[in-house]
Amino acid sequence: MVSRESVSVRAVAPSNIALIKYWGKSDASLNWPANDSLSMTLHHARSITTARAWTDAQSPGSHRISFGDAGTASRVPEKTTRFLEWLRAEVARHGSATGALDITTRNTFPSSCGIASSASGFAALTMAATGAWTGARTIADLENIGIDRAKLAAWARRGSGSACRSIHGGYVHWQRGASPAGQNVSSAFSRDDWPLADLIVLVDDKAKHVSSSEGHARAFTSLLMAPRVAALPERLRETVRAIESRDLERLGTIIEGEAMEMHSVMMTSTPRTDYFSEPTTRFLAWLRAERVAGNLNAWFTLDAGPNPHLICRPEDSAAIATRIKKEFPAFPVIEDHTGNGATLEAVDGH
Ligand code: 2P0
Repeated sequence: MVSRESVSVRAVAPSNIALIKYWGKSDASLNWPANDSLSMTLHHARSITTARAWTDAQSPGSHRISFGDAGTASRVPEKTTRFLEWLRAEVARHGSATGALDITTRNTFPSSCGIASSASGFAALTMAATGAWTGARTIADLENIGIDRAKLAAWARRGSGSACRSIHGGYVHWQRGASPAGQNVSSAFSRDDWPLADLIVLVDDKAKHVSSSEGHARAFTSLLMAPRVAALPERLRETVRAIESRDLERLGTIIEGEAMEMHSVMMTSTPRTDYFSEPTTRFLAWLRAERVAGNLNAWFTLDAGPNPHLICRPEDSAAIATRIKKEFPAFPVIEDHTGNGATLEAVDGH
């Protein structure tokens, strides 16, 4: 029997860096967060995922994935297979969604380096799988069958929470809502409203030892979590005001406090969870001293890892990167900036 294969589609999804963090879930099975978060979509750090559907191969176990263009295809991991089968049922409401998927994926950045690979990875996988199953070649094609970015974000969220923010561009607000179904993800500001640079400083390239999912599960064991959740709505409003007024010092002060607070929750969770490493502390002390001395205008945030993201004006980015490389020659610096949302296109001759 000859297999029939669908059109091959390529999704490109950017990573994102949270300015107000998602840490702690009210419902882990639905990835319903304890609080709203707000992120900046990145440009260079992205996942590129191609998918096509084999229409006579129905078994979920038949999904194949290869990492990198020259990678060997292997079975899709179990957790991802469960996500794909859940996604297939959702997509099927908009038409048919048959066949096992043949997937190729790669990241433009090293994994476990302080850039959320699950965010861009699940966003790209959601879009590529949806495109392959529906035959849609572009996001406009998806919209024509009732699948808009809001729906794609809601679907990607089930794969990994932060993935919902990578569907959109600019500054993205993930609203928790009053119930899991009341969540909403949208772009609050476009890239062009206020493009900023993000210098990612790789102070430690070792893989993190506690997964994000495990870290989320520990969050509410910290006594700091309840007051944090109570105070976050006002901090989020203040962040929006800082972006509206393009006030970098105000924004920077908020995001540094926010990142330190999230890491304080981590460090006071049971079991204690340390994502900081010694070079992180050393680097942040240097940054603060340089800024206080008036030598550099950059403010840090951190993900669930040791590598600082420095937010600064695009016109200052190259000079700040040069200063970092001079002071810390062993730390690679990835220079990124605010980007647009995920895209979908057909691939010829796959
Ligand atoms: C964020 N992080 O807002 C926060 C800040 C890490 C620190 O979202 O369990 O990989 O897949 O929903 O999205 C990392 O958590 O967790 C994360 P799951 P995810 O970006």
